[in-house]
Amino acid sequence: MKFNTKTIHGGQKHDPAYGSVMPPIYQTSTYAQSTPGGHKGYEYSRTHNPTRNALENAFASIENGNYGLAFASGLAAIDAVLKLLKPGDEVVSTNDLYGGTYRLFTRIYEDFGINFHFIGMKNAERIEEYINKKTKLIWVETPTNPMMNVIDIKAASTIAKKHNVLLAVDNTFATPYLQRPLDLGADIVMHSATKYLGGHSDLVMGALIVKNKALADKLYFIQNASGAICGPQDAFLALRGIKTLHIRMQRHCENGRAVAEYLNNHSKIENVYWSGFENHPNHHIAKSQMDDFGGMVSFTTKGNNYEEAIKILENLKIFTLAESLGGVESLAGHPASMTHASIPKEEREKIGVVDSLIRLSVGIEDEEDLIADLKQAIE
Ligand code: P1T
Repeated sequence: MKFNTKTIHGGQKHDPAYGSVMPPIYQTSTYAQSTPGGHKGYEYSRTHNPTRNALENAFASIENGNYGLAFASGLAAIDAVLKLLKPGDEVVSTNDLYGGTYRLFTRIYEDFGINFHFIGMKNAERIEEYINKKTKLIWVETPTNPMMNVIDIKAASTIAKKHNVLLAVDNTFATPYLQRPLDLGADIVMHSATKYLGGHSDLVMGALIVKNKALADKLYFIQNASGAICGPQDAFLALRGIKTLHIRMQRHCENGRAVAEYLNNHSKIENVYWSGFENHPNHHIAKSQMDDFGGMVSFTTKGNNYEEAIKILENLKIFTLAESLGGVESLAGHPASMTHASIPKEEREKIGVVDSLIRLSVGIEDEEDLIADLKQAIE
C-alpha cells in the first residue's frame, strides 16, 4: 500500500459488530468477562481499547513500523521512552528542541540520575564524540523546533547501531508524509500527535512507533504500568485527522514555501529559517531525507528588533498568536516567551532563539490571504 492509501486504510478493519466504516468510540473503562479471564481480548481500557488500538495500528502503518502506541500527550510519549533508562544512563540529545522536551529531560530526568549531553547535530558525526559505555539513547528532533535545523537521521543511525544505542526521532514537524525515520534506521519514532497528525487543533496526544517486538513490548509495559494513555474520543479524532494528512501536508508545504520566500525577500526581515532554501546549512540532507520542506517557518526582524517582532505578532489577523502548530489554521508564536521559555535565555540564544524570533505554523488557507496578512502586519 502506498502512503496516501495508508493514511485512509492503513491498519484499519471495518468494525466486526455492524461493519461501521469508522471505528466506534468505545467509551468504556472495562469489558464484561464470562469467567475470570474469559474475555474478547479487552479487559480494562488503560491496557487496551478498540478505538485506541485502531489509531495505534494507523500510527504503525503510516510510519512503516510494526507497532504503534498512543499517549495522552507528546510529552507523555517522550516520558515513556525515558522510562526505558536507568539511573547512571546517558543520553545524547540535540540542543535545539521543543522547550517542553528540554524541561522534561533537565527538570525531571536529571533528578532521577539520567545524564544528558545537549549538542548541536548539524554535523551528525559529532554525536559519536559524546558516546561512552553509559550512553543508551540518542534523541533527535528534525527539523528542529523552532530553528528548523536538519539532522542526518541515517548518519545518526549508523552511530547508534555501531555503539548499540537506541535512536529516537521526534518526527512531529515533518510527519511521515515527508520523512520516515524507521526506514532510515531509527529505532523509535515519536510524535506530538497534537500537531499535524491530529491536524485540527482539537486534541492533545502523543505517539510512538517502533519496528522491533522486544522494544514494543517494553514500551507497551510502560504505557500500561504508567498509564498515560489517550481517551477513545481523542483516538477517534486523531484517526479522522490522519485520513487527510497527505492532502493537508501537501498544502502546508506549498504555503510554507510561499511564506518563506515572501519573508526572505522582505527588507524588514533579517533571517528566515526554512530547510527548503538552498543556503540552509543542511539543505542537501533535507533534500535527501525529506520529500518536501513542510509548513513551519521561523524568522527574525531586521536588527533583531524585539518591539518590531511583538508588533507583528499583535497585528496579525489571519495568523492567530498561539502556542502549538500543525493545525489547518495558521498560527504565529514567540518562542522566547512561549514554547521555549523553559530554556534559560543564555542557552536558547546560543541556538538562535533570540527575542525577535517569530515562528509560523503556516496553515492551509489561501496563500494570497496569508501573504497579505504578513504584509500588513510587517509594514
Ligand atoms: O504538547 P505535546 O503534545 O505534549 O507535545 C510536546 C512536543 C514534542 N515535540 C515537539 C517537536 C513539539 O513541538 C511538542 C509540542 N510543541 C508545542 C506545543 C509548540 O508550540 O511548539
